[in-house]
Amino acid sequence: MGQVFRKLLDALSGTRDMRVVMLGLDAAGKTTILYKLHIGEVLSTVPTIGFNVEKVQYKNVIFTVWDVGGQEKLRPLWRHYFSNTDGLIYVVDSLDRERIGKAKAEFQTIVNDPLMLNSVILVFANKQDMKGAMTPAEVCEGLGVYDLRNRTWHVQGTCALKGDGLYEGLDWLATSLNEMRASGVQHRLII
Ligand code: G3D
Ligand code: MG
Repeated sequence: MGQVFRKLLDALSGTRDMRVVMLGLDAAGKTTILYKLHIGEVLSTVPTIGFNVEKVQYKNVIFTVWDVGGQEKLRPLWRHYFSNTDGLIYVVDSLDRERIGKAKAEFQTIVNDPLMLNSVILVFANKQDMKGAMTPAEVCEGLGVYDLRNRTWHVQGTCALKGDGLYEGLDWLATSLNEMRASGVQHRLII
């Protein structure tokens, strides 16, 4: 898994940094995924602005990960990390039907942030191994993904514990980022 994924990242690592953020409510499976990918050493820090950020870098592809849905007042601070984001991975606990509304509210706020408008969106409908889990289509429905306009997105069912679906999703992400780069999409900073 790690090796195959690194090959993918090799294809991605070009002339400039590629930035990927992986977000989702707590317990969705983000940290599990980050370690499963074996990209490199995961650094976990609490920046002075006060929330826990996990970061891992392979060549010039940088992944940052944090929990969303916590304190409201922290939200504006994330934008520092949104800047120049190429790819968003949004992880959902597919078993957590109770919080799908909350997951949606956070997802919609993030994807509609002006700094995120150029990023491609990969949704991981995680915990597919669990009986009673929402299907990837149900997760998409729950997040309001089908209502997105002019966005490049993909949903992938995953089981982070076993690694199922992670490679397929990231293969899509790498292909999409390469296409984006080839088409010369530049990030606009809208203030
Ligand atoms: P987070 O980083 O998004 O907060 P974690 O989430 O990666 O810490 O995962 C939260 C819990 O969900 C962990 O369980 C983890 O093992 C479990 N988990 C993650 N992915 C899957 C999955 O695909 N299937 C199942 N069944 N469980 C998963 P613990 O018990 O350690 O809290
Ligand atoms: Mg975590």
